[in-house]
Amino acid sequence: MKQNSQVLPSFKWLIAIVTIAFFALSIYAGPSFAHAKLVKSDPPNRATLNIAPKQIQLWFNEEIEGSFASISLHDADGKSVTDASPETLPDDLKTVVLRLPEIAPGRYTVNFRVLSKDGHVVESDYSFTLKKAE
Ligand SMILES: [Cu+2]
Repeated sequence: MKQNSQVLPSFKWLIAIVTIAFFALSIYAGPSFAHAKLVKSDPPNRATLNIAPKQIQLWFNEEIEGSFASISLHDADGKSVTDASPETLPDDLKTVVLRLPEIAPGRYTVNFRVLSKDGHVVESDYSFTLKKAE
């Protein structure tokens, strides 16, 4: 009986240590702590514009591997607007810019894919609308 009551507490300690270790590890390796995240875009998500944008600019919360970044702009028919590659700004490694040709009024989707410094790929899309000139 005495042995039993000694074994039980140490087993509880083991569970507690494993649980703490698990949470510490999941925080350390957790995606939300490690990935680059889009914090701002121009044009903004769901914006309705009166003037055609000259470029798409994306800002992230941390530096990205600029040479691996890709941004594409598609019109409502899914047609790509430009073959140009996004450019990085030497003084701000958290942002990428895609220069645009003249675009017609309509709804557009921005697709982007960037590589975080930690090696993870971050991929998403958003849309905006360019109004017809009145
Ligand atoms: Cu990551």
